[in-house]
Amino acid sequence: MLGSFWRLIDLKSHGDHRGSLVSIEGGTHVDFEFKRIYYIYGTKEGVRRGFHAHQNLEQLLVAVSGSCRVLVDDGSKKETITLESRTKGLLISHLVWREMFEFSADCVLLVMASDHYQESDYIRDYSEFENAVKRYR
Ligand code: T46
Repeated sequence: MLGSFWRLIDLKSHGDHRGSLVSIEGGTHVDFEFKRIYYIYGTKEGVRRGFHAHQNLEQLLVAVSGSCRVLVDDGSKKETITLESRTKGLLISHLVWREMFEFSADCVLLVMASDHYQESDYIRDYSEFENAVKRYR
């Protein structure tokens, strides 16, 4: 179902009478350590975000509240994944074009990244992305 450059992973929820807790460990649930965490919220209706790939960055995305959809594209295969569960993480490796859309008003998209923020790691032009895929994959 999922391409080899992205996959959904199950996150265990530790629930008891008090409520629930989900823990995500770098190097355990994913094979990289987290150097940065950010979250996207308050995305306006009809807005589409992303429109880029990363040269090296790997990320894990979890909709910890609400839902959104993510288009992932490895240059030959595209897939749209709905994130709507706090116990599902979308792992996206490098050289994957992504667009996020259909954010619910209450969506909080938590992202754990393998590196610090570097604008130089972004590929924001689709034909540049296609060239990078041909060159490096
Ligand atoms: C990605 C998707 C899922 C920072 O200053 N530090 C950061 O760590 C990030 C991620 C962004 N920014 C600044 C740069 C822009 O001025 O925050 C602003 C919004 O970032 P951007 O337009 O890149 O946001 P999205 O939603 O298009 O993309 C983001 C990530 O940038 C990207 O790596 O994979 O979420």
